[in-house]
Amino acid sequence: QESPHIYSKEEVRSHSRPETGIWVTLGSEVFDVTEFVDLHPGGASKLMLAAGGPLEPFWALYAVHNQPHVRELLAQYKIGELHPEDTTPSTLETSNPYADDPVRHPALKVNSQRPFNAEPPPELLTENYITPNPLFFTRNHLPVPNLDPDTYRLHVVGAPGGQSLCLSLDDLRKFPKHEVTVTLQCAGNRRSEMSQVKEVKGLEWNTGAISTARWAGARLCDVLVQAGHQLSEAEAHVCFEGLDSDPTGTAYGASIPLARALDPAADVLLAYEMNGEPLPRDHGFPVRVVVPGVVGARHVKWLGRVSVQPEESGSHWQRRDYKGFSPSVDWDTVDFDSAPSIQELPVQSAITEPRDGETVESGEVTVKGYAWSGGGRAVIRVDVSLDGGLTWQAAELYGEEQCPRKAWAWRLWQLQAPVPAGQKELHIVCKAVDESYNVQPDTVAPIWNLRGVLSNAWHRVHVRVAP
Ligand code: HEM
Ligand code: MTE
Ligand code: MO
Repeated sequence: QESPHIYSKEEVRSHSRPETGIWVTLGSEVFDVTEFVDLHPGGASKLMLAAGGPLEPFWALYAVHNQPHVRELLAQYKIGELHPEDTTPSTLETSNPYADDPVRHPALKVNSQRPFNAEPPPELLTENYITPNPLFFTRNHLPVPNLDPDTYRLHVVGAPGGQSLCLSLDDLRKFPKHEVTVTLQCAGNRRSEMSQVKEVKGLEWNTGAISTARWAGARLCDVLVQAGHQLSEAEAHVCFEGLDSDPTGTAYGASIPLARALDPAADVLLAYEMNGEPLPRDHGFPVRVVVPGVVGARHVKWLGRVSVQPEESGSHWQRRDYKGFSPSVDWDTVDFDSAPSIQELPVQSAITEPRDGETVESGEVTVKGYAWSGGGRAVIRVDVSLDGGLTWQAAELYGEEQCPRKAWAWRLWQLQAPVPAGQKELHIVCKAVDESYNVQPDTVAPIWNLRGVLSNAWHRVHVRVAP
Protein backbone atom coordinates (compact mmCIF):
# COMPACT_ATOMS: atom_id res chain seq x y z
CA GLN A 1 0.00 0.00 0.00
CA GLU A 2 1.31 3.41 -0.98
CA SER A 3 1.59 5.98 1.76
CA PRO A 4 -0.03 9.32 0.90
CA HIS A 5 1.99 12.25 -0.30
CA ILE A 6 2.77 14.66 2.50
CA TYR A 7 2.81 18.35 1.70
CA SER A 8 3.77 21.37 3.75
CA LYS A 9 1.61 24.48 4.13
CA GLU A 10 4.18 26.38 2.04
CA GLU A 11 3.87 23.90 -0.83
CA VAL A 12 0.12 24.27 -0.78
CA ARG A 13 0.38 28.04 -0.64
CA SER A 14 2.59 28.04 -3.75
CA HIS A 15 -0.33 26.56 -5.71
CA SER A 16 -2.67 29.51 -5.84
CA ARG A 17 -2.47 30.60 -9.47
CA PRO A 18 -3.64 29.01 -12.72
CA GLU A 19 0.02 28.64 -13.85
CA THR A 20 0.91 26.57 -10.77
CA GLY A 21 -2.41 24.78 -10.40
CA ILE A 22 -4.93 25.50 -7.64
CA TRP A 23 -4.63 23.58 -4.38
CA VAL A 24 -6.77 23.84 -1.27
CA THR A 25 -6.94 22.04 2.08
CA LEU A 26 -9.73 20.78 4.28
CA GLY A 27 -8.67 19.47 7.67
CA SER A 28 -5.52 17.47 7.00
CA GLU A 29 -6.29 16.70 3.34
CA VAL A 30 -4.82 18.38 0.28
CA PHE A 31 -6.74 18.75 -2.99
CA ASP A 32 -5.75 19.86 -6.49
CA VAL A 33 -8.93 21.53 -7.75
CA THR A 34 -7.44 23.19 -10.85
CA GLU A 35 -9.90 21.36 -13.11
CA PHE A 36 -12.87 22.23 -10.91
CA VAL A 37 -12.40 26.00 -10.61
CA ASP A 38 -14.40 26.88 -13.71
CA LEU A 39 -17.11 24.36 -12.84
CA HIS A 40 -17.77 25.72 -9.33
CA PRO A 41 -21.50 26.49 -8.93
CA GLY A 42 -20.63 29.47 -6.70
CA GLY A 43 -18.32 30.95 -9.36
CA ALA A 44 -14.58 30.70 -10.04
CA SER A 45 -13.74 33.97 -8.28
CA LYS A 46 -15.22 32.77 -4.98
CA LEU A 47 -13.33 29.49 -5.07
CA MET A 48 -10.11 31.36 -5.88
CA LEU A 49 -10.34 33.17 -2.55
CA ALA A 50 -9.38 29.92 -0.90
CA ALA A 51 -6.64 29.06 -3.43
CA GLY A 52 -3.45 27.89 -1.73
CA GLY A 53 -5.04 27.59 1.70
CA PRO A 54 -7.77 26.14 3.91
CA LEU A 55 -11.41 26.01 2.84
CA GLU A 56 -12.74 26.21 6.41
CA PRO A 57 -12.97 30.02 6.77
CA PHE A 58 -14.95 30.26 3.53
CA TRP A 59 -17.11 27.23 4.04
CA ALA A 60 -18.01 28.60 7.48
CA LEU A 61 -19.64 31.41 5.53
CA TYR A 62 -21.41 29.15 3.05
CA ALA A 63 -22.87 26.15 4.83
CA VAL A 64 -24.12 24.87 1.45
CA HIS A 65 -20.83 22.95 1.43
CA ASN A 66 -21.76 20.88 4.50
CA GLN A 67 -23.44 18.24 2.36
CA PRO A 68 -22.27 14.74 1.49
CA HIS A 69 -22.34 15.36 -2.28
CA VAL A 70 -20.01 18.33 -1.91
CA ARG A 71 -17.55 16.27 0.17
CA GLU A 72 -17.66 13.43 -2.37
CA LEU A 73 -16.99 15.84 -5.19
CA LEU A 74 -13.99 17.30 -3.36
CA ALA A 75 -12.67 13.80 -2.54
CA GLN A 76 -12.12 13.14 -6.25
CA TYR A 77 -9.43 15.82 -6.27
CA LYS A 78 -7.43 14.58 -3.28
CA ILE A 79 -3.67 14.43 -3.86
CA GLY A 80 -2.35 13.89 -0.33
CA GLU A 81 -2.10 14.98 3.27
CA LEU A 82 -0.81 18.05 5.05
CA HIS A 83 2.24 17.68 7.28
CA PRO A 84 0.81 17.05 10.79
CA GLU A 85 2.48 20.19 12.14
CA ASP A 86 0.73 22.23 9.48
CA THR A 87 -2.75 20.85 10.04
CA THR A 88 -5.14 23.39 11.52
CA PRO A 89 -6.87 21.65 14.44
CA SER A 90 -10.60 21.65 13.76
CA THR A 91 -11.16 23.22 17.19
CA LEU A 92 -9.24 26.21 15.92
CA GLU A 93 -12.14 26.99 13.63
CA THR A 94 -11.80 30.49 12.28
CA SER A 95 -14.14 33.04 13.73
CA ASN A 96 -17.75 32.45 12.75
CA PRO A 97 -18.90 35.33 10.53
CA TYR A 98 -22.48 34.67 11.68
CA ALA A 99 -21.67 34.92 15.40
CA ASP A 100 -23.16 38.43 15.47
CA ASP A 101 -26.45 37.50 13.76
CA PRO A 102 -29.55 38.47 15.77
CA VAL A 103 -31.57 36.04 17.92
CA ARG A 104 -34.60 34.66 16.05
CA HIS A 105 -38.09 33.54 16.95
CA PRO A 106 -38.22 29.80 17.77
CA ALA A 107 -41.40 29.27 15.72
CA LEU A 108 -39.57 29.97 12.45
CA LYS A 109 -38.85 26.92 10.28
CA VAL A 110 -35.18 27.24 9.42
CA ASN A 111 -34.17 26.27 5.88
CA SER A 112 -30.57 27.39 6.32
CA GLN A 113 -28.85 28.61 9.47
CA ARG A 114 -25.83 30.27 7.78
CA PRO A 115 -26.85 32.43 6.01
CA PHE A 116 -30.12 32.59 7.90
CA ASN A 117 -33.23 31.64 5.90
CA ALA A 118 -36.48 30.81 7.62
CA GLU A 119 -40.24 30.90 7.19
CA PRO A 120 -43.18 31.01 9.59
CA PRO A 121 -45.20 27.79 9.85
CA PRO A 122 -48.38 27.96 7.71
CA GLU A 123 -50.84 28.04 10.61
CA LEU A 124 -49.11 31.13 12.04
CA LEU A 125 -48.68 32.79 8.66
CA THR A 126 -52.39 33.45 8.13
CA GLU A 127 -53.15 34.03 11.81
CA ASN A 128 -52.60 37.76 11.25
CA TYR A 129 -53.22 39.95 8.22
CA ILE A 130 -50.08 41.90 9.16
CA THR A 131 -47.27 39.46 9.86
CA PRO A 132 -45.70 40.18 13.26
CA ASN A 133 -42.07 41.26 12.78
CA PRO A 134 -40.54 38.26 14.60
CA LEU A 135 -42.47 35.87 12.32
CA PHE A 136 -41.80 37.65 9.01
CA PHE A 137 -39.92 35.26 6.72
CA THR A 138 -36.20 35.97 6.42
CA ARG A 139 -34.07 35.55 3.34
CA ASN A 140 -30.42 36.48 3.87
CA HIS A 141 -27.60 35.73 1.44
CA LEU A 142 -24.86 36.73 3.89
CA PRO A 143 -24.23 37.55 7.54
CA VAL A 144 -26.40 40.36 8.94
CA PRO A 145 -24.40 43.59 9.13
CA ASN A 146 -24.48 45.38 12.49
CA LEU A 147 -24.95 49.02 11.53
CA ASP A 148 -24.78 52.02 13.84
CA PRO A 149 -27.83 54.23 13.19
CA ASP A 150 -25.88 57.34 14.23
CA THR A 151 -23.11 56.92 11.69
CA TYR A 152 -25.28 55.28 9.01
CA ARG A 153 -25.23 57.13 5.67
CA LEU A 154 -27.11 56.45 2.48
CA HIS A 155 -25.23 57.51 -0.65
CA VAL A 156 -27.35 58.59 -3.58
CA VAL A 157 -25.40 59.26 -6.73
CA GLY A 158 -26.63 62.48 -8.33
CA ALA A 159 -27.70 63.04 -11.91
CA PRO A 160 -25.30 64.86 -14.26
CA GLY A 161 -25.81 68.49 -13.30
CA GLY A 162 -27.58 67.36 -10.12
CA GLN A 163 -26.06 66.70 -6.72
CA SER A 164 -25.06 63.54 -4.96
CA LEU A 165 -26.62 63.04 -1.54
CA CYS A 166 -25.17 61.58 1.62
CA LEU A 167 -28.15 61.09 3.89
CA SER A 168 -28.20 60.29 7.59
CA LEU A 169 -31.23 58.60 9.09
CA ASP A 170 -32.42 62.03 10.31
CA ASP A 171 -32.02 63.48 6.79
CA LEU A 172 -34.14 60.66 5.43
CA ARG A 173 -36.82 61.33 8.05
CA LYS A 174 -37.11 64.92 6.81
CA PHE A 175 -38.63 63.72 3.55
CA PRO A 176 -42.43 63.32 3.69
CA LYS A 177 -43.19 60.08 5.52
CA HIS A 178 -45.15 57.61 3.44
CA GLU A 179 -46.80 54.40 4.70
CA VAL A 180 -47.85 51.40 2.63
CA THR A 181 -48.98 47.86 3.43
CA VAL A 182 -46.93 45.60 1.19
CA THR A 183 -46.64 41.84 0.80
CA LEU A 184 -43.11 40.65 0.11
CA GLN A 185 -42.62 37.27 -1.56
CA CYS A 186 -39.38 35.49 -2.38
CA ALA A 187 -39.08 34.17 -5.95
CA GLY A 188 -38.34 30.80 -4.35
CA ASN A 189 -41.58 30.56 -2.35
CA ARG A 190 -43.05 27.02 -2.73
CA ARG A 191 -39.83 25.77 -4.34
CA SER A 192 -40.15 22.47 -2.46
CA GLU A 193 -43.07 21.57 -4.74
CA MET A 194 -40.85 22.09 -7.79
CA SER A 195 -38.09 19.91 -6.41
CA GLN A 196 -40.64 17.11 -6.02
CA VAL A 197 -41.01 17.14 -9.82
CA LYS A 198 -37.28 17.23 -10.48
CA GLU A 199 -34.23 18.41 -8.57
CA VAL A 200 -33.69 22.18 -8.47
CA LYS A 201 -30.87 24.26 -7.02
CA GLY A 202 -31.93 26.42 -4.11
CA LEU A 203 -33.38 26.58 -0.61
CA GLU A 204 -36.33 24.31 0.09
CA TRP A 205 -39.02 26.91 0.82
CA ASN A 206 -42.51 25.67 1.59
CA THR A 207 -45.47 28.07 1.40
CA GLY A 208 -44.06 30.57 3.91
CA ALA A 209 -41.55 32.66 1.92
CA ILE A 210 -44.15 35.43 1.87
CA SER A 211 -45.22 37.92 4.55
CA THR A 212 -46.97 41.27 4.88
CA ALA A 213 -46.00 44.40 6.80
CA ARG A 214 -46.89 48.04 7.08
CA TRP A 215 -43.76 49.83 5.88
CA ALA A 216 -42.96 53.50 6.40
CA GLY A 217 -40.22 55.71 5.05
CA ALA A 218 -39.28 58.26 2.43
CA ARG A 219 -40.49 57.76 -1.10
CA LEU A 220 -37.64 56.82 -3.42
CA CYS A 221 -38.99 59.25 -6.04
CA ASP A 222 -38.66 62.21 -3.64
CA VAL A 223 -35.04 61.31 -2.89
CA LEU A 224 -34.17 60.73 -6.56
CA VAL A 225 -35.72 64.05 -7.59
CA GLN A 226 -33.67 65.84 -4.93
CA ALA A 227 -30.55 64.27 -6.47
CA GLY A 228 -31.59 65.74 -9.83
CA HIS A 229 -32.94 62.60 -11.48
CA GLN A 230 -35.79 62.67 -13.92
CA LEU A 231 -37.35 60.28 -16.37
CA SER A 232 -34.95 59.87 -19.30
CA GLU A 233 -35.84 59.04 -22.87
CA ALA A 234 -33.67 55.96 -22.79
CA GLU A 235 -34.39 53.03 -20.49
CA ALA A 236 -32.56 53.41 -17.20
CA HIS A 237 -32.35 51.47 -13.96
CA VAL A 238 -32.02 52.34 -10.30
CA CYS A 239 -29.33 50.16 -8.78
CA PHE A 240 -29.24 49.38 -5.06
CA GLU A 241 -26.32 48.10 -3.01
CA GLY A 242 -26.61 46.53 0.43
CA LEU A 243 -24.04 46.89 3.21
CA ASP A 244 -23.81 43.11 3.56
CA SER A 245 -20.90 41.80 1.54
CA ASP A 246 -19.13 38.55 0.80
CA PRO A 247 -15.39 37.85 1.30
CA THR A 248 -14.60 39.46 -2.06
CA GLY A 249 -16.20 42.65 -0.73
CA THR A 250 -19.03 42.24 -3.22
CA ALA A 251 -22.24 43.70 -1.83
CA TYR A 252 -25.71 42.28 -2.33
CA GLY A 253 -27.24 44.27 -5.18
CA ALA A 254 -30.30 44.54 -7.40
CA SER A 255 -32.08 47.06 -9.60
CA ILE A 256 -35.51 48.17 -10.77
CA PRO A 257 -36.47 50.25 -13.81
CA LEU A 258 -36.14 54.03 -13.27
CA ALA A 259 -39.70 54.53 -14.52
CA ARG A 260 -41.08 52.52 -11.57
CA ALA A 261 -38.76 54.26 -9.11
CA LEU A 262 -39.87 57.75 -10.21
CA ASP A 263 -43.59 56.96 -10.42
CA PRO A 264 -45.19 58.34 -7.22
CA ALA A 265 -48.10 55.91 -7.73
CA ALA A 266 -45.72 52.93 -7.53
CA ASP A 267 -45.09 53.73 -3.83
CA VAL A 268 -41.44 52.61 -3.85
CA LEU A 269 -40.04 53.32 -0.37
CA LEU A 270 -36.76 53.77 1.39
CA ALA A 271 -38.28 52.22 4.50
CA TYR A 272 -37.01 52.81 8.04
CA GLU A 273 -40.07 51.41 9.83
CA MET A 274 -41.78 48.02 9.76
CA ASN A 275 -45.11 47.77 11.57
CA GLY A 276 -44.44 50.96 13.50
CA GLU A 277 -41.01 49.95 14.74
CA PRO A 278 -37.49 50.54 13.46
CA LEU A 279 -36.66 47.77 10.98
CA PRO A 280 -35.43 44.62 12.75
CA ARG A 281 -31.83 43.78 11.89
CA ASP A 282 -32.86 40.75 9.83
CA HIS A 283 -35.10 42.91 7.68
CA GLY A 284 -32.58 45.60 6.79
CA PHE A 285 -31.92 47.90 9.75
CA PRO A 286 -31.74 50.84 9.45
CA VAL A 287 -33.00 51.30 5.86
CA ARG A 288 -34.25 48.98 3.12
CA VAL A 289 -35.93 49.38 -0.24
CA VAL A 290 -39.58 48.30 -0.52
CA VAL A 291 -40.80 47.86 -4.10
CA PRO A 292 -44.53 47.04 -3.94
CA GLY A 293 -45.67 44.32 -6.34
CA VAL A 294 -42.11 43.26 -7.17
CA VAL A 295 -40.12 40.12 -6.25
CA GLY A 296 -38.44 40.14 -2.81
CA ALA A 297 -34.93 40.08 -4.27
CA ARG A 298 -35.22 43.75 -5.33
CA HIS A 299 -36.18 44.95 -1.83
CA VAL A 300 -32.54 45.55 -0.93
CA LYS A 301 -31.86 45.51 2.81
CA TRP A 302 -29.16 47.43 4.74
CA LEU A 303 -29.20 49.89 1.87
CA GLY A 304 -25.89 51.69 1.35
CA ARG A 305 -25.94 53.11 -2.15
CA VAL A 306 -28.42 54.14 -4.83
CA SER A 307 -27.39 55.03 -8.37
CA VAL A 308 -29.07 55.45 -11.74
CA GLN A 309 -27.46 53.55 -14.60
CA PRO A 310 -28.19 52.82 -18.25
CA GLU A 311 -28.09 49.08 -17.51
CA GLU A 312 -29.46 46.79 -14.82
CA SER A 313 -27.36 46.14 -11.72
CA GLY A 314 -24.34 43.96 -12.57
CA SER A 315 -24.95 41.98 -9.39
CA HIS A 316 -24.99 38.18 -9.49
CA TRP A 317 -28.55 38.28 -8.10
CA GLN A 318 -29.75 40.51 -10.93
CA ARG A 319 -27.89 38.86 -13.83
CA ARG A 320 -27.19 35.23 -12.88
CA ASP A 321 -30.13 34.38 -10.66
CA TYR A 322 -33.84 35.23 -10.17
CA LYS A 323 -34.77 34.51 -13.78
CA GLY A 324 -37.24 32.02 -15.22
CA PHE A 325 -36.57 29.39 -17.90
CA SER A 326 -38.34 26.63 -19.80
CA PRO A 327 -38.47 23.19 -18.14
CA SER A 328 -36.12 21.95 -20.89
CA VAL A 329 -33.28 24.30 -19.95
CA ASP A 330 -30.65 22.67 -17.70
CA TRP A 331 -27.37 23.83 -16.14
CA ASP A 332 -25.44 22.89 -19.29
CA THR A 333 -27.66 24.91 -21.63
CA VAL A 334 -28.82 27.82 -19.48
CA ASP A 335 -28.06 31.28 -20.88
CA PHE A 336 -28.86 33.77 -18.14
CA ASP A 337 -28.50 36.73 -20.52
CA SER A 338 -31.38 35.41 -22.60
CA ALA A 339 -34.06 35.90 -19.94
CA PRO A 340 -35.29 39.10 -18.29
CA SER A 341 -34.79 39.53 -14.57
CA ILE A 342 -37.89 38.77 -12.51
CA GLN A 343 -39.63 41.95 -11.44
CA GLU A 344 -43.44 41.74 -11.00
CA LEU A 345 -44.51 38.32 -9.73
CA PRO A 346 -47.35 36.15 -11.09
CA VAL A 347 -50.61 35.43 -9.25
CA GLN A 348 -50.16 33.18 -6.22
CA SER A 349 -52.22 31.47 -3.54
CA ALA A 350 -51.74 28.67 -1.03
CA ILE A 351 -53.62 26.71 1.59
CA THR A 352 -52.30 27.16 5.12
CA GLU A 353 -54.97 25.10 6.93
CA PRO A 354 -55.48 22.18 7.07
CA ARG A 355 -51.99 20.78 6.57
CA ASP A 356 -51.18 18.06 4.07
CA GLY A 357 -51.61 14.61 5.66
CA GLU A 358 -53.78 15.89 8.52
CA THR A 359 -57.02 14.22 9.64
CA VAL A 360 -60.02 16.60 9.75
CA GLU A 361 -63.34 16.23 11.56
CA SER A 362 -66.30 15.00 9.54
CA GLY A 363 -69.28 17.31 9.10
CA GLU A 364 -67.63 20.60 8.16
CA VAL A 365 -64.15 21.64 7.09
CA THR A 366 -62.51 25.08 7.34
CA VAL A 367 -59.91 25.84 4.69
CA LYS A 368 -57.65 28.91 5.09
CA GLY A 369 -54.96 30.50 3.01
CA TYR A 370 -53.49 33.56 1.35
CA ALA A 371 -53.64 35.00 -2.18
CA TRP A 372 -51.61 37.75 -3.81
CA SER A 373 -50.54 38.93 -7.24
CA GLY A 374 -47.61 41.05 -8.38
CA GLY A 375 -47.67 44.46 -10.05
CA GLY A 376 -50.47 45.74 -7.81
CA ARG A 377 -53.03 43.46 -9.46
CA ALA A 378 -55.80 42.82 -6.95
CA VAL A 379 -56.94 39.29 -6.22
CA ILE A 380 -60.61 39.23 -7.24
CA ARG A 381 -61.45 35.61 -6.40
CA VAL A 382 -60.09 32.48 -4.78
CA ASP A 383 -61.61 29.17 -5.90
CA VAL A 384 -61.41 26.19 -3.57
CA SER A 385 -62.11 22.58 -4.48
CA LEU A 386 -62.50 19.68 -2.07
CA ASP A 387 -62.51 17.06 -4.84
CA GLY A 388 -59.21 17.63 -6.60
CA GLY A 389 -60.54 20.31 -8.95
CA LEU A 390 -63.80 18.79 -10.22
CA THR A 391 -66.05 21.31 -8.47
CA TRP A 392 -65.23 24.72 -7.00
CA GLN A 393 -66.51 27.11 -4.35
CA ALA A 394 -65.51 30.76 -3.91
CA ALA A 395 -63.68 31.49 -0.64
CA GLU A 396 -64.45 34.53 1.47
CA LEU A 397 -61.72 37.15 1.10
CA TYR A 398 -60.68 39.39 3.94
CA GLY A 399 -57.99 41.92 4.76
CA GLU A 400 -57.47 45.53 3.73
CA GLU A 401 -59.52 46.97 0.89
CA GLN A 402 -57.23 47.36 -2.10
CA CYS A 403 -57.15 50.08 -4.76
CA PRO A 404 -57.23 48.54 -8.24
CA ARG A 405 -53.76 48.45 -9.78
CA LYS A 406 -52.29 49.33 -6.37
CA ALA A 407 -53.17 46.15 -4.51
CA TRP A 408 -49.75 45.76 -2.95
CA ALA A 409 -50.86 43.46 -0.14
CA TRP A 410 -52.32 39.99 0.00
CA ARG A 411 -55.86 38.90 0.81
CA LEU A 412 -56.34 36.19 3.36
CA TRP A 413 -59.22 33.84 2.62
CA GLN A 414 -61.35 31.21 4.23
CA LEU A 415 -63.94 28.65 3.17
CA GLN A 416 -66.21 26.73 5.49
CA ALA A 417 -67.86 23.88 3.68
CA PRO A 418 -69.80 20.73 4.56
CA VAL A 419 -67.91 17.49 4.08
CA PRO A 420 -70.08 15.17 1.97
CA ALA A 421 -71.27 12.25 4.11
CA GLY A 422 -69.23 9.07 3.75
CA GLN A 423 -66.24 10.97 2.40
CA LYS A 424 -63.01 9.32 3.62
CA GLU A 425 -60.56 11.86 2.24
CA LEU A 426 -60.44 15.28 0.63
CA HIS A 427 -58.20 16.54 -2.14
CA ILE A 428 -58.27 20.26 -1.34
CA VAL A 429 -57.10 22.62 -4.05
CA CYS A 430 -56.95 26.42 -4.25
CA LYS A 431 -56.36 28.85 -7.10
CA ALA A 432 -56.56 32.62 -7.25
CA VAL A 433 -57.68 34.96 -10.03
CA ASP A 434 -56.31 38.52 -10.25
CA GLU A 435 -57.89 41.64 -11.72
CA SER A 436 -56.30 40.96 -15.13
CA TYR A 437 -57.93 37.50 -14.99
CA ASN A 438 -54.55 35.85 -14.68
CA VAL A 439 -54.92 32.42 -13.11
CA GLN A 440 -52.47 29.95 -11.61
CA PRO A 441 -51.36 26.96 -13.71
CA ASP A 442 -52.88 23.66 -12.58
CA THR A 443 -49.69 21.63 -12.27
CA VAL A 444 -46.02 22.20 -11.49
CA ALA A 445 -44.24 20.23 -14.24
CA PRO A 446 -44.92 22.66 -17.12
CA ILE A 447 -43.55 25.60 -15.10
CA TRP A 448 -40.62 23.69 -13.57
CA ASN A 449 -37.32 25.56 -13.96
CA LEU A 450 -33.79 24.72 -12.91
CA ARG A 451 -33.65 27.38 -10.18
CA GLY A 452 -37.09 26.54 -8.82
CA VAL A 453 -38.46 30.08 -8.97
CA LEU A 454 -42.00 31.32 -9.76
CA SER A 455 -43.63 28.22 -8.29
CA ASN A 456 -47.34 29.16 -8.37
CA ALA A 457 -49.30 26.10 -9.47
CA TRP A 458 -52.65 25.26 -7.82
CA HIS A 459 -51.86 24.43 -4.23
CA ARG A 460 -52.99 20.96 -3.19
CA VAL A 461 -53.49 19.44 0.23
CA HIS A 462 -54.61 15.89 0.86
CA VAL A 463 -56.41 15.17 4.14
CA ARG A 464 -58.22 12.23 5.73
CA VAL A 465 -61.67 12.63 7.22
CA ALA A 466 -62.17 11.21 10.72
CA PRO A 467 -64.82 8.46 10.66
C1 HEM B 1 -21.87 26.31 -4.11
C2 HEM B 1 -18.24 23.11 -4.21
C3 HEM B 1 -15.15 26.55 -2.65
C4 HEM B 1 -18.82 29.68 -2.34
C5 HEM B 1 -21.16 25.15 -4.26
C6 HEM B 1 -21.72 23.89 -4.69
C7 HEM B 1 -20.70 23.00 -4.74
C8 HEM B 1 -19.49 23.69 -4.33
C9 HEM B 1 -20.79 21.53 -5.16
C10 HEM B 1 -23.19 23.62 -5.02
C11 HEM B 1 -23.87 23.11 -3.77
C12 HEM B 1 -25.38 22.87 -3.93
O1 HEM B 1 -26.10 23.81 -4.34
O2 HEM B 1 -25.83 21.77 -3.60
C13 HEM B 1 -17.11 23.77 -3.82
C14 HEM B 1 -15.80 23.16 -3.76
C15 HEM B 1 -14.92 24.14 -3.34
C16 HEM B 1 -15.68 25.35 -3.10
C17 HEM B 1 -15.48 21.70 -4.11
C18 HEM B 1 -13.43 24.08 -3.15
C19 HEM B 1 -12.65 23.29 -3.85
C20 HEM B 1 -15.88 27.68 -2.37
C21 HEM B 1 -15.38 28.88 -1.76
C22 HEM B 1 -16.43 29.76 -1.66
C23 HEM B 1 -17.58 29.10 -2.22
C24 HEM B 1 -13.92 29.08 -1.33
C25 HEM B 1 -16.49 31.15 -1.09
C26 HEM B 1 -15.52 31.96 -0.89
C27 HEM B 1 -19.96 29.06 -2.82
C28 HEM B 1 -21.26 29.68 -2.91
C29 HEM B 1 -22.14 28.71 -3.43
C30 HEM B 1 -21.36 27.50 -3.63
C31 HEM B 1 -21.61 31.11 -2.53
C32 HEM B 1 -23.64 28.86 -3.67
C33 HEM B 1 -23.99 29.21 -5.08
C34 HEM B 1 -25.53 29.33 -5.21
O3 HEM B 1 -26.20 28.29 -5.22
O4 HEM B 1 -25.99 30.45 -5.27
N1 HEM B 1 -19.80 25.00 -4.03
N2 HEM B 1 -17.01 25.08 -3.41
N3 HEM B 1 -17.22 27.85 -2.63
N4 HEM B 1 -20.04 27.76 -3.26
FE1 HEM B 1 -18.53 26.41 -3.32
N1 MTE C 1 -30.91 42.63 0.61
C1 MTE C 1 -29.66 42.40 1.01
N2 MTE C 1 -28.85 43.45 1.25
N3 MTE C 1 -29.18 41.14 1.18
C2 MTE C 1 -29.98 40.04 0.93
O1 MTE C 1 -29.52 38.90 1.12
N4 MTE C 1 -32.18 39.22 0.15
C3 MTE C 1 -33.24 39.57 -0.80
C4 MTE C 1 -33.96 40.83 -0.37
N5 MTE C 1 -33.01 41.87 -0.03
C5 MTE C 1 -31.32 40.25 0.47
C6 MTE C 1 -31.75 41.59 0.35
C7 MTE C 1 -34.25 38.53 -1.01
S1 MTE C 1 -33.88 37.31 -2.13
C8 MTE C 1 -35.50 38.60 -0.45
S2 MTE C 1 -36.69 37.46 -0.81
C9 MTE C 1 -35.83 39.66 0.53
O2 MTE C 1 -34.75 40.54 0.78
C10 MTE C 1 -36.26 39.05 1.84
O3 MTE C 1 -36.58 40.06 2.76
P1 MTE C 1 -36.85 39.67 4.28
O4 MTE C 1 -35.68 38.88 4.78
O5 MTE C 1 -37.07 40.96 5.01
O6 MTE C 1 -38.09 38.82 4.27
MO1 MO D 1 -35.66 36.02 -2.48
